[in-house]
Amino acid sequence: MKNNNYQAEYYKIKMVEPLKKTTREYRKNLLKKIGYNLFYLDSKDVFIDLLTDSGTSAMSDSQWSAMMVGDEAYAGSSSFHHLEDAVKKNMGYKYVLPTHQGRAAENILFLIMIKKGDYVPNNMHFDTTKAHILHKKGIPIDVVCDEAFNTTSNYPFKGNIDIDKLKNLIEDKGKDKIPLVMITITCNSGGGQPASMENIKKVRELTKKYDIPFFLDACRFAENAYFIKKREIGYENKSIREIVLEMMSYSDGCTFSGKKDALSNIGGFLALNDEKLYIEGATWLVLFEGFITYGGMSGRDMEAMAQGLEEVLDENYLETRVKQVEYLGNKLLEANIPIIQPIGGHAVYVDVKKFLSHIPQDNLPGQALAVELYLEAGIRSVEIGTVLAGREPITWENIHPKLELLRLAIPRRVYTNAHINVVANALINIYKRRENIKGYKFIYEPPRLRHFLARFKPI
Ligand code: PLI
Repeated sequence: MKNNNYQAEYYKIKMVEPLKKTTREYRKNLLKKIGYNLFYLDSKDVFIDLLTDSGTSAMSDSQWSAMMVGDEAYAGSSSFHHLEDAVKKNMGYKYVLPTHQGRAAENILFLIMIKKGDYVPNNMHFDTTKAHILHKKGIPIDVVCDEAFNTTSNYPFKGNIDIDKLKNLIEDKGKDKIPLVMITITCNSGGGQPASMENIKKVRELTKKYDIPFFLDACRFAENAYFIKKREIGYENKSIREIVLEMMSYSDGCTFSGKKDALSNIGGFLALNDEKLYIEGATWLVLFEGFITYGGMSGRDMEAMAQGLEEVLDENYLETRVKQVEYLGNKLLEANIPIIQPIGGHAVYVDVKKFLSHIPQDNLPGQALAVELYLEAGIRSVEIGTVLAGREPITWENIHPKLELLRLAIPRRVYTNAHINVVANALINIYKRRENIKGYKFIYEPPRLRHFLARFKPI
């Protein structure tokens, strides 16, 4: 049996939000009505919402009180300076362009860096990153290590870039075709897996050799630092703050969604060290987001994020955060449910190819499992598989991703372990009767981003 000791949280609950339980019959009818796409569910019909950890954190009393002093000035907002100071102090970057969320930071960065036909390598691009690169006529390339695709190996840093793959890509395409290299920490598309300090450092060395800028997609930077502390030799006695500063010091900047590790409900930024890039980015920021001292955020949002950037570096918080995700993962492993191992930082990812091995990818097994989990206990999760992957642009065949996953993302500071037990029990019940679960097919498939707007029916 796995060690599932769980340290009590270093906070208590001051404000609560009621949840409604629905009946199985109600959920069955509702699923039919919404075309079996859980994005169409109203949250009032969801008992436990594990759709995402993005923007769903519970804020602290300090964050709420910081919001009251938000400075809503159009120009020169003191709240912007609080955010800027937090980024400089905690991440070490020189310049901050505030955006309404992470994807807006990607938009600005790629606008100033990518030319048509350029290649942008990353361990694994997140969907919005990929889409923004394609939008600028660039070509996103995943160069994650091969261990990332072995769901049962316990390799501790499955978010690492394969340095040889990256080097070969640079040599093959030429450094002028690669405007930047990125690493996503933690690697969301690969199971919330961290990249090691050694790997980040090696990417820095390689990119420096070829004079290519290196950026982090840093949404879950603190969770990545926590894993480095726990898993990488030489970091066990360093503080999270020290580890974060070292990680960031190897990069030229980062795109950042404040909706994850900054414990905020909205917001993001592009952080940079290069003044010329900052000045160029600022002009696009004004066009797409807003003036340089608020970008896409209100003053109060910037205050909440500045405070969140402090709280997330508290090692006690991080310990209980990551351990809660592990608690769920271990319960599933005890019941022999196949999940990505090691357990990720923000989510447990069920290996659907193994869970529903009788359903071919064209019959959308990840979607089938997501629907079944909602039906079983009112739990919303998200498919990260064939539906999300979309179609080949020329043949229009379904893309069959190597990993067919169901993600159970755990919002920060929101659910208790009693909720987590409900999730584990529901999945265990489903696992026992998995042979009876059938696949799905599209009845409406939009031409793009089908994950969000498609409608399905059971086969
Ligand atoms: O949702 P945004 O625009 O604030 O951030 C986009 C984004 C960029 N990178 C990574 C690694 C993400 O995970 C990410 C957003 N993630 C979402 C919405 C999620 O559910 O995982």
